[in-house]
Amino acid sequence: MNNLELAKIFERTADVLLIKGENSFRVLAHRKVARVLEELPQDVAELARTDALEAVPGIGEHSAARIREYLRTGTISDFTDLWAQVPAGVMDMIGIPSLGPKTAALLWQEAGITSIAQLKEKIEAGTLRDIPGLGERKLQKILQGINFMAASTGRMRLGEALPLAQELVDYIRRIPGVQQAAYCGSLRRAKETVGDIDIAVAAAESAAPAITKAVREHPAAVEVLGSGTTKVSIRTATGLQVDVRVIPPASWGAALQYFTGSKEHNVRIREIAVKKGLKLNEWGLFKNDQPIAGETEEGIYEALDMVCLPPEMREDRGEVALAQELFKKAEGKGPKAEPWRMLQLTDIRGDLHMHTVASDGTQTIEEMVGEAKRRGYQYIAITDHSKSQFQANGLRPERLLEHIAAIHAVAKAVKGILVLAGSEVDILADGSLDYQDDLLAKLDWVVASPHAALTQDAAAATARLVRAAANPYVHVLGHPTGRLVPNRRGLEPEMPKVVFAAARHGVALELNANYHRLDLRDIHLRLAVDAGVPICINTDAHGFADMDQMLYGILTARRGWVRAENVLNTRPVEGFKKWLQERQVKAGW
Ligand code: DGT
Ligand code: CA
Ligand code: CA
Ligand code: ZN
Repeated sequence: MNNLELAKIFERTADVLLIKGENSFRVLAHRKVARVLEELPQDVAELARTDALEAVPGIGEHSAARIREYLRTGTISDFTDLWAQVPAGVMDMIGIPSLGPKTAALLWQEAGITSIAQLKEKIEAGTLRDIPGLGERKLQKILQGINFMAASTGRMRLGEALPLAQELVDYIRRIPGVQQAAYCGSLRRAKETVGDIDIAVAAAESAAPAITKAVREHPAAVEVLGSGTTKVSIRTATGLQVDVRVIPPASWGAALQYFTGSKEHNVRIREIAVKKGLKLNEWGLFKNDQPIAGETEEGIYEALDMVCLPPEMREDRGEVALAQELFKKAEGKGPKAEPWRMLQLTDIRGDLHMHTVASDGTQTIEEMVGEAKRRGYQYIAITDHSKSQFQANGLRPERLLEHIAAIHAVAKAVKGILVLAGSEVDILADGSLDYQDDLLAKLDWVVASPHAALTQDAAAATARLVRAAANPYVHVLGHPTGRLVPNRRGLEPEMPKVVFAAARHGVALELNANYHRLDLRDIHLRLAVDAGVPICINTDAHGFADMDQMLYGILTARRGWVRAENVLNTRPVEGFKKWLQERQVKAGW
């Protein structure tokens, strides 16, 4: 897909404009286009075939013309000319934590620095004094940033950051004087990767020094990046930065709201406050400098005539309008009205994708079934790999038949849980499946997943998934893009076409909950929900512990505005069986 590449080009252009000191309106306009492109669920090339491109909000006539130029020629000549005016090394400096385009401009124009290496050398040699706005502390921060960059990859996956953050929050809650503590930022919004961990703590100011001290002394703090009376930043051994802020309890809700973000969401709701003649910041919501809300997050939203939606939805993707609409609907219905019931971990009734020792799992069928029962599930599907996955010990047809019999034997012996004999069947590069139809027909449950040939072009990827969805024996497309967070992009099909095919054939789409996958991703989930395609949230467990990953699936589902009724495996077992029957009728067998 061209979307992300184009987004990067516009983003870089915005940076160049800023470094060149162009007016902020132009800078913002380019950032806006970048953002719109990033979020676009369709391929921009597809939109450019008609004038649908010009109709996308946020993409003006000029930008559309440039996008068309890029699609035609692979470059945007205006931008290339512009970029040539700033040395590449100056652009590289923007990648240093705590160094933005403004500082890069300063270093370049005031000190003639044109590379990171040169910058490091000059700071270390102490020859970078006397630049206005660049004190010794700031320079040391930049130096740390350069060293950090050399040592780390930047962002951390959700499933790696969350347990660490939870541990820190629990630790902070035990410090005397702490009334509340929570992680905020991208982590609370459950983004698939986080840049850092932001923790808000409610406590009286007098308790703050003891709190910041305790944070500095936490065993995970290998480096203290900064420490003041109410704020402390540390770095963990894994290279993750943690920012902790102590807030007066009266501002708790306001701080939670502010530091949860996203920045774009915050900008949006601040506009609403301003229109009402109010002022909103991390300390509270104020009318003529008198606080009217701030203790709770709900209170802030309510005072702005909005319901408080889950943090995972706060990305400025239409949730602000939804929150206003739901508020209007709920008005007068009292505090019991629950205008948006978000999906919960406890809604899940089964896990429909997992492996055993028959392929590359670590537990037997009995053990996986026992564990699922222990977790209170009403049904599970055992889905070992198909024959093409020879490196994962995929099952050849004879072995699959034996495996089906073995699963059915366990299903019969174990009471209180429905056990389906399934398979995770490879979708081959051309969209055909790894087993013949007569063998597929013997399975209770078929997850069809792409594993190989993940670099094929968009058209081939689309045709591949659409064809797989048309197979009458397939129940769900497993991790449909095959992407890995953060570095493998996987297939980049035209998702609306894949979703449409799933809807037409009555096939479900998987949200693979493993935090290395989270596939489908948030914006694609929304397409599926809008098209009425059921989502199946599966852990793809290869052992007991993997079943815990369901949580990341739930959080990601919320980011895609998925609710319990949109998820196939929230159905009680009877409802799930009914879906299986309907699927069979619809497929005509
Ligand atoms: P990250 O850390 O890159 O994964 O993303 P965030 O969203 O956690 O961003 P971060 O850590 O820079 O800031 C935490 C939150 O603080 C952010 O989600 C919203 C709020 N915030 C930060 N800077 C601004 C700002 O300039 N304006 C507004 N309105 N909010 C901001
Ligand atoms: Ca953050
Ligand atoms: Ca932060
Ligand atoms: Zn699998």
